[in-house]
Amino acid sequence: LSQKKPKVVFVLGGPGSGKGTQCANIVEHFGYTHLSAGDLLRAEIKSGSENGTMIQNMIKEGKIVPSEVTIKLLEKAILENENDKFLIDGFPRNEENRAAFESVFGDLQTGITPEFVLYFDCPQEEMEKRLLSRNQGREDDNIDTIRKRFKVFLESSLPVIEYYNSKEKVRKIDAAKPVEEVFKTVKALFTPVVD
Ligand code: UP5
Ligand code: MG
Repeated sequence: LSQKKPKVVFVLGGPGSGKGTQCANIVEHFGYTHLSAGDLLRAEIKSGSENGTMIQNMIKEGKIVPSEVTIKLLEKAILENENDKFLIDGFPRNEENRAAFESVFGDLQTGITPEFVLYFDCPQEEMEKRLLSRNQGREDDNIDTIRKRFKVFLESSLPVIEYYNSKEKVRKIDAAKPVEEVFKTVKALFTPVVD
């Protein structure tokens, strides 16, 4: 990792705010590699790894998996990839995640700090509606787990967004609009300004 200093954008927002959907659009238009922390954790469950059962239980409860597990998966995915720009979707989700990212990737070691943080802001009713109609067989898309995910987002993840906001890194986006309209706003943030 010391030879490689990739550009990183964090993509944050509540459950169902559209992180994955918009990341797919960004990949297509701007050539980033999309790393969803949730997808990496779900792949880890499927692979039958020793942490699989623990991860599965935590996701079912909407709880945040210990940083060391998630960071290792992210680090591996970055190192295995030739690309030098990454969207990190759904991470960091709490202060512990953020501190761990900083100590592993942060200034002293390799100097990776996020270019900016995309924050998809969406009302809870809209996110709930989207998650309940997603139908992709996610074990956490049931009303009980969805409510737990919302609570964890408010209590643990919003403070991380506040932290980056205090550093003027946050680009807040109204994510309640239709996909294409949200992407118009997103696109402008990735398009370099030419005089
Ligand atoms: N949709 C999207 N945009 C829309 C729009 N503008 N208008 C109308 N519909 C829209 O979208 C959700 C649904 O809404 C889709 O059907 C989509 O078509 C539609 P999606 O793009 O999938 O939203 P996203 O924000 O990605 O929702 P997701 O459910 O993935 O968010 P979560 O943050 O809840 O899930 P994640 O996979 O990141 O994490 C899951 C769990 O893993 C966590 O709860 C936690 O237990 C664990 N985890 C960790 O422990 N640590 C981590 O670092 C990451 C995850
Ligand atoms: Mg997602």
